Amino acid sequence: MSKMEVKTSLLDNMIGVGDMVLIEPLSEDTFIENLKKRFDHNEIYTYIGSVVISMNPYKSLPIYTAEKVEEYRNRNFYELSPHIYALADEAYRSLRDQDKDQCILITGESGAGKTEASKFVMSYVAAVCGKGQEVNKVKEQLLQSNPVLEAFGNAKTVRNDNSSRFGKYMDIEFDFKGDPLGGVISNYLLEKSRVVKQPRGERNFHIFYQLLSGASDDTLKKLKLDRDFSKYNYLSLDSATVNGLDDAASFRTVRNAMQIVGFMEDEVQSVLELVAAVLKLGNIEFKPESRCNGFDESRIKDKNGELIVGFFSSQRLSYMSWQNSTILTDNSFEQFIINYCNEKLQQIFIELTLREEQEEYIREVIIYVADFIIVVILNPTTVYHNAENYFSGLLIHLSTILVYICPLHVFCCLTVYHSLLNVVYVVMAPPTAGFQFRASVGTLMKNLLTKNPNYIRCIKPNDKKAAHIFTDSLVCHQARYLGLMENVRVRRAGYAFRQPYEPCLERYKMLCKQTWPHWKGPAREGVEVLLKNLQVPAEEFAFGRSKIFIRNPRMLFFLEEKRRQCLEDLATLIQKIYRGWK
Ligand code: AOV
Repeated sequence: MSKMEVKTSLLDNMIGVGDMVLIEPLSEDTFIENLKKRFDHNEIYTYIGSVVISMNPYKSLPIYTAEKVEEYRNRNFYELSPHIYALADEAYRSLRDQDKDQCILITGESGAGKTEASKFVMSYVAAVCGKGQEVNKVKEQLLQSNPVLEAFGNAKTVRNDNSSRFGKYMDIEFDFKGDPLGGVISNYLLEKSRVVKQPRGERNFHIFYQLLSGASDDTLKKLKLDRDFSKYNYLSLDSATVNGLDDAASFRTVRNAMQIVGFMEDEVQSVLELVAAVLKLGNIEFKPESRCNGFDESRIKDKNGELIVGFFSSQRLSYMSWQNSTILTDNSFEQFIINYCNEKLQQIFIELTLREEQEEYIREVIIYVADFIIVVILNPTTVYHNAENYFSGLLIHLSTILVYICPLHVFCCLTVYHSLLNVVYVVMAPPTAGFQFRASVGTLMKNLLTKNPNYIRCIKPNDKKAAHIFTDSLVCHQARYLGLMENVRVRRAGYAFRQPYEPCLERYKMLCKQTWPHWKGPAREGVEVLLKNLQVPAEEFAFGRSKIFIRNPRMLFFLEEKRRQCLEDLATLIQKIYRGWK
């Protein structure tokens, strides 16, 4: 069979190829087509080399069972079909066996599946690491931290019914045996403004609804709360209940989780009291009072209990709440910072992908001249006009990626040209918040750079939160934004495919008499003999220290097709012998 035919038959494979580097020919269309084919067959994971692309299926798939965990446990990354468990296993084993700190970077837009992915990774690691009473307790605490964090930090938004309104960094420490010792969770930029105001169609943080729906009558009485959401200004009414979310059941889960995580009963009570207090604060209304001593005054409408007089005009108070609503409808400082953080992560992704690629060639003593390498070069700020002072000051420090800033209005709006999108921001917050955040992102990035990175790139198939719908344009936009095509090109620029010698020999040894059924020498020599025997041109391969590098994906297809033919011939032969016997 010619190479061309081999290529076509593999591309026609019903479920598409598992590693994007093997797509022939490579274009944005074939890339998206491959994702779609796989998505239609519930194959939501696809590799780009060691990077895992994860498509949100918006339905539960039977691929996270205990059997699946066993299947992926202690297996080589490329041995089985792509799965988030393969990445989790690889990261965990490198940590345990080679003592290399790992980080797993999960990126993607809101609703793409990052939170779920992080939970699958954590539960996989919890399932495969050590057992024993103490270790199990730590594991339970780590896993149960999720419902607590989600209750207080997640909310229903237009884009995601369970949207995390903060950035999360979880650090899990393991001992030399690979047993978890504990963890530290850092969060970034909780969207506090959501407490007082939510955009149309969105909710406040889950905990408010959970408490009112799930607490016993007795608890609510003690907290002086009413079960009816409509009694509270902070709980938007147009979307108070969410399909598929059982707030009452979640409340029980959260209470239980708080206990496992280590909250004492009186601490849980204090937290609930705080939640109740926030709800009641939202119901305080102010009314303007006549001028007194030259000051505008506002007073609480319904006086009850102690009264504290503050010298603000009600106009000022309503201005503040107007500003809040502006923050939420326009792109705010918070959004700017989130985008900045995402861009930083994207930059790290590009840097590390290239570095990793170069390091692997060096490690394996492969000399290579890349045919081409396309990298999105994100320049430091080149031009900026008289943007509002603090913003431009901030940007001078922040900008390794931002390329152009221009003020939109006289003082409080500006457009920042991010790597792919131009976004208009509204200035709000005090500069210190920005600088603080810059410092914490800086520390985070430094920290990430000291670890071995693993990547999960999450993609959302549609805007409807629905299963079975794949919107090409939306997926294409995300693939571009995440720089996935560049990633494939970098990977294919040198040697597209690589595999340790042992599994390579094991898979193809049937294609050569000298290596079949057993090769006695080192696996590397076996692979050399095999390829020579198949008359594969020498320039198509490079022999690394532990891996064989294949330059062009076509060669892999060629080997695969040979193997398939060989298996077919073998089956026919066995049938003949069997008939002969009969
Ligand atoms: P996100 O973390 O990326 O958004 P989530 O992980 O919350 O997105 O995913 C959104 C929703 O998609 C989840 O609540 C699930 O219903 C569904 N989902 C995601 N991944 C899977 C999966 N592998 N299998 C089944 N359903 C899934 V945000 O937190 O808004 O940026 O801040």
